[in-house]
Amino acid sequence: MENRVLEKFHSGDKSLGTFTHLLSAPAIEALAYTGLDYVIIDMEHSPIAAEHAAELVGVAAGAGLAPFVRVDAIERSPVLKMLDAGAAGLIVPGLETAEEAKRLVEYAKFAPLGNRGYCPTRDGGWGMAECYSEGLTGYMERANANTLLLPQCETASCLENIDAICALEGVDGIFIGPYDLSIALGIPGQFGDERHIAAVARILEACHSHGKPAVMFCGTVEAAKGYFAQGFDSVAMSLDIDVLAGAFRDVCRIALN
Ligand code: 3PY
Ligand code: MG
Repeated sequence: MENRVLEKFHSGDKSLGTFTHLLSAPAIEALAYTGLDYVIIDMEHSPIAAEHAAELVGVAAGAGLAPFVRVDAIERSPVLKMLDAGAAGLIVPGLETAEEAKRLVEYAKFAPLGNRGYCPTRDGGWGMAECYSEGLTGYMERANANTLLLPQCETASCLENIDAICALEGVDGIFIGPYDLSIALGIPGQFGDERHIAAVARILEACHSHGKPAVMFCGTVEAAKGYFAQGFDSVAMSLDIDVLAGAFRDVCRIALN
């Protein structure tokens, strides 16, 4: 149950991922050959439901990509189902308060940290994985340590409460949603605006002051390099469907002119 994104963070290395909106097993298998560390199966902004998402978690893990899932609600059901399916990380959109973050920890982490419900599932090889060599307690400890709970900071109140949220045991880091954050700040899409720059820097600082990884979403490779240079531990670059369509748009532009 190792987690290559977490291992990279602990060894000071950067990691790179992307969202999948193609929702295709072969597309995820192909992404595993690119050098990406993780793929995020997006239940928030794609029509994918739990059953299909769980299948793609298995595809990603089998192909060697860390399977992350962005769930679509701060609720027990999607959190538990995706962790049971073997998600190495959960990204949770729209968080507002430290109380909501505590609730997430209850759902996502086993006791004594939280109150995650137990069943032998794919996550622990249906009770037969090596992580059970020290019994159920050993599995619970490994699961707590190796599955990343990453609330998104993308609302004004989350920004306001970012230090308290980062301080919570069980919150493993923060995933910034720059678009929604910019909308919350009243400057839609204006990532160069000093208010957006200051908000991003504040979140990065809050994560690092608590020894936790900060993950940024962005749409271009230049922006990704900039965020790595700024100190971000991980960047989720675009959506697979956008990169594919952008590459074909360039092919058409060049080949037909
Ligand atoms: C945002 O930019 O709001 C996101 O959630 C990125 O996925
Ligand atoms: Mg968002």
